[in-house]
Amino acid sequence: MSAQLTLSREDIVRLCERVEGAQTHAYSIRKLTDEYPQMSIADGYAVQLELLRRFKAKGHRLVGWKAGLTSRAKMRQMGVNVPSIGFLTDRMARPENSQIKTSDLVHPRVECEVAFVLKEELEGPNCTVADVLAATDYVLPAVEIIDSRFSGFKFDLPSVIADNGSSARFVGGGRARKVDDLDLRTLGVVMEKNGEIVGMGASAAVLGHPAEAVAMLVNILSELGERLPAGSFVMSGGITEAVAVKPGDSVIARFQELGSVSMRFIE
Ligand code: 0L1
Ligand code: MG
Repeated sequence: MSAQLTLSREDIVRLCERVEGAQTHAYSIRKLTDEYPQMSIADGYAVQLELLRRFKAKGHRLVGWKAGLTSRAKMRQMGVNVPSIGFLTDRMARPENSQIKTSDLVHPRVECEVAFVLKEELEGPNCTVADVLAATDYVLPAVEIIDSRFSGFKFDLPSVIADNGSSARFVGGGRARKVDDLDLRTLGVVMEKNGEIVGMGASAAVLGHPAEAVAMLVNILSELGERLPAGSFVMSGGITEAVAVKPGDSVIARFQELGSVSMRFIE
């Protein structure tokens, strides 16, 4: 971790309650560093892990993790220069072709990602692309619905990490494919909203190779004392910029070789 903890246990719990309230009741808050300007990335992860602990205590099941801010387009869009990770639970998963409610979200945005499902555990440090590919059962196309709880999507890295990397919902779909059958760097993606193309890119936009983002995620997890068990669902990061959605919008993400994922947003 790039910096040490500066927050006390009481501050971590207090900030976690603030983020949890905003996530649960869909309201926006100011970035946490407005009150704690010295907050470090390590502090952000301490708040995120406290949030995970509380969700698990309420019966939410951890199903995987996501890498975030892994493309130049996303980093530029959000004004940060280091990737991040966040956790995924069963409560965030939505089926393909489903209607996704927006009334329990603040200001949702969608992004296309390659998802990995593991057949073997992965543990850092020093996890590599080769380790990730060897441990992967299959990949599939996914759409992440992110929803920063910070007003106007304005935040910095410690704040967004504490907010679980803006994680909100995710949809996996299309065709599951073995990694040996694909060139994971060159997969083209087109995202359409209401029949219009709103984003396109190639999977190499994610740190040069989506498995690189998964290796990065495993190495961050190791610094947090965690690992990825077999069966984990891992999203490797948005290939293009995230696009805002509102009730009535239909989104379809078309992935070369992997098929498509679609959903509709309702009130
Ligand atoms: O998955 C992501 O890349 C989201 C990271 C958090 C930044 C954002 O809210 O866009
Ligand atoms: Mg994402």
